Amino acid sequence: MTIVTKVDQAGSSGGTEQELTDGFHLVIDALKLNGINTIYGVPGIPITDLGRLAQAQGMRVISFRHEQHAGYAAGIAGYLTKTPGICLTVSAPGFLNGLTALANATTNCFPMILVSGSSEREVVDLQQGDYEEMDQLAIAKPLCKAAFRVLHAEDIGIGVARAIRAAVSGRPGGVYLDLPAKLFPQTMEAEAGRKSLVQVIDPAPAQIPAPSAVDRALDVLKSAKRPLIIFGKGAAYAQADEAIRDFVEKSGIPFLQMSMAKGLLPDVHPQSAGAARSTVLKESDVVMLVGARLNWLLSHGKGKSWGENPKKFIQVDIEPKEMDSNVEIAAPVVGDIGSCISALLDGLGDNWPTPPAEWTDAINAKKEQNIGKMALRLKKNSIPMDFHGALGALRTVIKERPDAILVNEGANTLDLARGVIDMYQPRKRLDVGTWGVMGVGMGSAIAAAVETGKPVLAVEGDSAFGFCGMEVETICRYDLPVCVVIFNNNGIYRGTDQDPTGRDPGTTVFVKDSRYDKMMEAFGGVGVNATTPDELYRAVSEAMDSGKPTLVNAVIDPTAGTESGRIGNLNPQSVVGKKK
Ligand code: ADP
Ligand code: TPW
Ligand code: MG
Repeated sequence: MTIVTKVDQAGSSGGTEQELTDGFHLVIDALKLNGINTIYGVPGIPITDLGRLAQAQGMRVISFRHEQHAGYAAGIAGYLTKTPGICLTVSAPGFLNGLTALANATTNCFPMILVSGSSEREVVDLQQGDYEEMDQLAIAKPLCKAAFRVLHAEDIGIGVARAIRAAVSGRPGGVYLDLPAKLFPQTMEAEAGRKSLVQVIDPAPAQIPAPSAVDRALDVLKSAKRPLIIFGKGAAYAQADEAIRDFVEKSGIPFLQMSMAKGLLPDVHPQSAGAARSTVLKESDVVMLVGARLNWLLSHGKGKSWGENPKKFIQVDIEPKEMDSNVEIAAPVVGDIGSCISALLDGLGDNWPTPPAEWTDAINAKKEQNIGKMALRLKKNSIPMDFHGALGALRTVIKERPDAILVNEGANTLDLARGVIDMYQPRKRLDVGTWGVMGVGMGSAIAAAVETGKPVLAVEGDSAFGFCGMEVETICRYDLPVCVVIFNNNGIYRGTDQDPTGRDPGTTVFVKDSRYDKMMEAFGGVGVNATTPDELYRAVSEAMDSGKPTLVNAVIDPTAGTESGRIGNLNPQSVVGKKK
C-alpha cells in the first residue's frame, strides 16, 4: 500500500501524523493483491491518473487507440490466463466502446472486467446533463454476468473482489465495475485501507461432478459403436491438458476440436478426426461434448450435418443450464472440466474396450482421402495467390514454430485457415469466437504477445483488419512480436461486387490494390508486399524470428473467395426482383 500523504491532524498546534491512501491507490492495490498486473485501456477523465499511477506502481498498462480493442485484449488475456483481463475506460462513449468487448467476453465465456469511470450519481440520476452522463451500470447489466458500483473508498477492496470472483467462478464471463469520478480522490487512513482489501481465496473453486453422473456418462460411452468426443474452447480454457490427453488416449475415441480448441491435442494426433469432420458428425452414435455448446457452430446438434443416425449426447460443462439447450442430453456431467475428466479417466479403468476397428478404420480412410485432396490445393502456386496457396505457406510457418500463437479472422480467410493450418499446442489459436465478430484480431494479438511473450501471427481478412487496423500503432509503440498478414482480396468475401446502377463502388469492395503494408511502415514497423507463397513464407518467417512488428500485404485473387466463406447457407436471400 502506498502512502499518499501525511497530515497533521491537529494543524499547527501539533498532534499525530496520519498516513492516508486514496481511491486511486486502493484500486491498484486491490488488483495487484489479486495477481492482476496488466491493464488494457484508453485514458481520459476520470481515469487518466489511475493509468499513470498503475504504471508508476509497476503494473503493465497497455494504452490502445480504441476501447473496443483494449476490451478484446482483456477478454483474450482472461481466456489465456484464467485471471480476469482488465479493460479500463472513461465514461459514456469510452464505456460504450468497451461494452461490445464485454458482451463478447460474456458470450464466449472469457473472464474479463470492464472498469469504467463514470459521472456523478447525483447528477446522472436526476439526468441533469453531467460531462459524459450515462447510467452505465444499468446499461451494462444485461450484457455481463454481474455489474457492481463502488461509491466509497472503503468498499473498493470488496468491489474488486466481487468482480474477480464473478468473472472466473462457474461459467466465466464479463463483469462490469463502475467507479464514479468522486471515488478516486476519496481518502482514508492507510492502515484501514490496507485492511479493507480482499485477497480472493480460491476464486474459481473446483466443481466436482456427482459420481452417479460420471457413471451414467461412462455407461452411455461404453454402449457406443461409433463414439466421438468434441472439445470446445471451454476445454482449452480449463487448462486440464494432461487429463484430457490421457482420457483420449486411454479411451481410444476419435475427437474433433472446435476452432479455438484446435491444438488442445495436436491436430495431427492419430485420433484426430478433424479431416473427416462431416463424416464423424453424421455417422457417430454417441457424442461426448467437453466445453463445447451445441449452438449454431455445431448446427444445434440436429439437422442435415448430423445425419439420420440416432445419437446420444454426453455433455461435460460447468453450467447446468447448458444441458438440453438444443437436444436431449442423455448424460449431463456438471462440473469443472479438470475434475470431470479426471473422474471419467478414473472410471475408464484398465479394461476399457477400444472403439470398433470398423469405425476408426472408416475415419482414417476418409481422413487420408481429404488430406490428399487438400495437399494438392496447398501446392498451387498461382499468381495472384488463391487462399490455399497463401495458407500453405503459413501452415509451414506454424508447423516450424508450434509454440507461436495464431490469431485469425475474416470470412474465407478464417474458414480456410482453420482447416489448413494445423495447431500443435493448447490455447494457441485465437479467433472470432462464438459471435463470429470481426475486429478482434489486433486486440487478441496484442494480448497474446503481452501475456505470453510468444511470437504472434495474425492472419486477417482485409475487411476484418479494417475494424481494428489502427492498433498497429499500439503494436509498434509497445514493440510487440506480432506479424500481421492481410489477405488482401480487395473486399468482403470477394473483390468483384459492382453497384448495379454504376454510381458507387459495390457494397462489399474496397479500394483496389491497397497497400496495407504501408500502414505498418508509417509507425516504424516492417511492411512487406507479398505476391507469391514463397515471398509470403520468407517475410513471415523472418518476422516471427526477429519479433519485429511486421505487416505483410498478401495479394489474393479477388475472385477466389465465396460469399460468407463457409457459412453462406445462413444468408437470407431476397426472393423479389432478383436476377437469375
Ligand atoms: P466452442 O465455441 O469452442 O464450441 P463454447 O464457447 O460454445 O465452445 O463452449 C464453451 C463451454 O465451456 C461453455 O458452455 C462453458 O460453460 C464451458 N466452460 C468454460 N470453462 C469451463 C470449465 N472450467 N469447466 C467446465 N466447463 C467450462
Ligand atoms: C462486427 C459481418 C462477416 S465476415 C466479414 C464481415 C464484414 C468480412 C469478410 O471479409 P474479409 O474476409 O475479412 O476481407 P474474406 O477473406 O472473406 O475476404 N461486423 C462485425 N462482425 C461481422 N461478422 C460482420 C460485420 C462480416
Ligand atoms: Mg477480404
